[in-house]
Amino acid sequence: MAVEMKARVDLSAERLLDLYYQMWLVRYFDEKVDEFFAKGLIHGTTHLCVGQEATAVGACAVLEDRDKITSTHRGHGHCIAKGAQADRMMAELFGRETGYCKGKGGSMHIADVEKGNLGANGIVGGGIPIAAGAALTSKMKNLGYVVLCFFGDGASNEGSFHEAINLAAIWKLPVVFFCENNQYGMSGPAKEMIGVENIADRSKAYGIPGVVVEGNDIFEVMRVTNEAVERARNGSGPTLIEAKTYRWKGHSKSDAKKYRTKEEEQYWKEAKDPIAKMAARLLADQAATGEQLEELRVKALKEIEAAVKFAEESPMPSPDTITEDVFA
Ligand SMILES: Cc1ncc(C[n+]2csc(CCOP(=O)(O)OP(=O)(O)O)c2C)c(N)n1
Ligand SMILES: [Mg+2]
Repeated sequence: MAVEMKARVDLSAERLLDLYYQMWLVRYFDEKVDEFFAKGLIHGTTHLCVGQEATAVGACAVLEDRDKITSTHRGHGHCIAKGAQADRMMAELFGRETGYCKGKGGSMHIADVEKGNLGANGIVGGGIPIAAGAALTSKMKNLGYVVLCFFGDGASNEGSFHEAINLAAIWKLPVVFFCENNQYGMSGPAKEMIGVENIADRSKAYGIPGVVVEGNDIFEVMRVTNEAVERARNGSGPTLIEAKTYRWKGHSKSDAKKYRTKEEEQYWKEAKDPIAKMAARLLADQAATGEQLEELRVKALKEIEAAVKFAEESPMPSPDTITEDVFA
């Protein structure tokens, strides 16, 4: 594989195929959520990350098991990429007892602390100070883990972003700020809402490196994230990464997408599909055959279908547990 990276990251053909498989898992998970939400079988709300698979999978691919992430309201991909089980995630969305929050949390409250996922977050920008705090713990207790903090372009306008990034910079905390710039915060175009050309340029205000990356190219995402993780781990402090990407679906459950054009959507789907891009690269580098890639796609679809079956067959939480595992 012609990817320049520190030896620590396993880029064997086997591993790359697993990452390709994970991208399909993420895509099919959210496609199924879309389908079952429309059928009225998933309640609350959901934010889908179809089209953004390379950021979730690529960034998590260069982390160690002990490293941690904080996620967002659009977090299913992050969760799967950090090692969560699709069946327990789907059960959570279906409100079942077997889900990650025993069916009481839903899409925006899934956490998987055992795997280092400190949780999704319904507060835009809410995960950023949590990431800085977890990184401070790592530093003060000398635990050696790095925190990768996912957030959106919209979140980069929140006070929490600026406060947390400043503290992380002056204290040289082991954190990587990873912005998924999917071009919109709800209906607000990032280019109208942000006064600098690149969100990564904001790093200058905090004295840390800022990097823009093609977010639909998993190899590029892995390369820049790996560098930032190394920096964080060796005590050099945070990096701000801005990955340019696009969400194929609407913001959340009902969105007529009047703020963008069909042509723009077509462009991102046809010319910049992250899964197709990875497939093309694997084939060009002869790291996989077309048959292998097709097998992995089908295997991922089956795994997600099994996750739906698990969710549908799981019991609803019993009413007498209603006051358990909740704060108030
Ligand atoms: C503090 C806060 N303000 C507003 C909202 C409503 N809200 C939910 S998602 C969203 C847009 C976030 O945009 P971005 O950070 O770019 O993430 P994306 O949805 O594009 O993934 C907003 C404004 C919220 N949940 N929390
Ligand atoms: Mg956005």
